[in-house]
Amino acid sequence: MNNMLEKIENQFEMFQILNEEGKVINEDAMPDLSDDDLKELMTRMVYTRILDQRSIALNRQGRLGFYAPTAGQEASMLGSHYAMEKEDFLLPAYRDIPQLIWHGLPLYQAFLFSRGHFHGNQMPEGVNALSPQIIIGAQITQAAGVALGLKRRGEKAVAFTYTGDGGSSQGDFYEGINFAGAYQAPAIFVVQNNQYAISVPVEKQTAARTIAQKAVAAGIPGVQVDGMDVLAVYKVTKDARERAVNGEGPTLIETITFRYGPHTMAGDDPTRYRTKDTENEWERKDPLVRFRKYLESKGLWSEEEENKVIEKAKEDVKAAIKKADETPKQKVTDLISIMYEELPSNLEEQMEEYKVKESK
Ligand SMILES: Cc1ncc(C[n+]2csc(CCOP(=O)(O)OP(=O)(O)O)c2C)c(N)n1
Repeated sequence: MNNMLEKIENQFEMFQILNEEGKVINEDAMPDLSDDDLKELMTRMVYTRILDQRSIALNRQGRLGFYAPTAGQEASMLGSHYAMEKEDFLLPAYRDIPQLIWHGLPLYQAFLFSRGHFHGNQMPEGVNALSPQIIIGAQITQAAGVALGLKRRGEKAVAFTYTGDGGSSQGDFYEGINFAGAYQAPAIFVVQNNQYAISVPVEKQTAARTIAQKAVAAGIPGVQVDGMDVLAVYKVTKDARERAVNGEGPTLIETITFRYGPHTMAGDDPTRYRTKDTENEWERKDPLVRFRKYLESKGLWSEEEENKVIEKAKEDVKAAIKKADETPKQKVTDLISIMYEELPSNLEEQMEEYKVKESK
């Protein structure tokens, strides 16, 4: 029996294309990306690193509300998202704001989401996404349902969802991947294993050596990938999407990554549960450093280009926060009216009450 488990677990080796020095170690697996694609991936990662820094600063100034830092996870988030098409449906968790933005949510709306303003949850026409899920694991079952819907409608599109290592301990996770497997629904489940669920290390979440191997019980393919290697993440996700649109069912992807910052800006102190050595070890794997080295070796990236992206990100943040500030404050009557098509009678009374209050 032990031997059987070992045999299974040994099949989930971490897939990598670029090593920590930015050298290609898996030439055969290189994805088919143009030079412009490669530069776009770097642009998105640099932009997102700056967006994270600015969001943290804005949060500290009291200008943003809920915020979950993203630095360290750029390759995992954006490499996987780059495999998505516009028609695909995104079901993100609270940390996955970068994918939402690159999928089409305007930045000022992401800031409004952070402030708890309902407009942050209103996806513009044509942006196929749900708002970020706060309930751990809930998006997994929802993604299975969305994927089945896409299949039933005969659409050539895929449901992408993201959760953390902690999310993979939830009942919803097993239900979702099992359901998607049973119906061969076009879903991609990305588990971003950033090593901790707030302060609980992944070893305490599960006895499984990998999260990818959990796919076996659902009868679906599972793959573990270096989440600090944007090319590797893109490649496995692109392959998974291809299978999904060809009617070959769902895939579970575990990205091995790390969040440099605290869990959220609401008072988490990572020094209480991880050492400086661990942090340094992960910073040596940094996805931007690695990919920058690779691009520079191909003559595709320079300090000048990077500075342009940094300036653009800063300008965009400034404009977006201004627009968020200018958005009318939400009213109680807004909340009531957007929640129901037909108001229940008890809310009709409250609606009238608040209309009066708000008119003063
Ligand atoms: C159902 C549920 N239980 C508990 C929480 C509180 N909670 C918020 S974040 C979190 C940890 C999640 O960790 P993980 O899934 O690894 O994602 P990460 O934050 O690391 O991206 C918990 C337990 C919640 N939001 N929902």
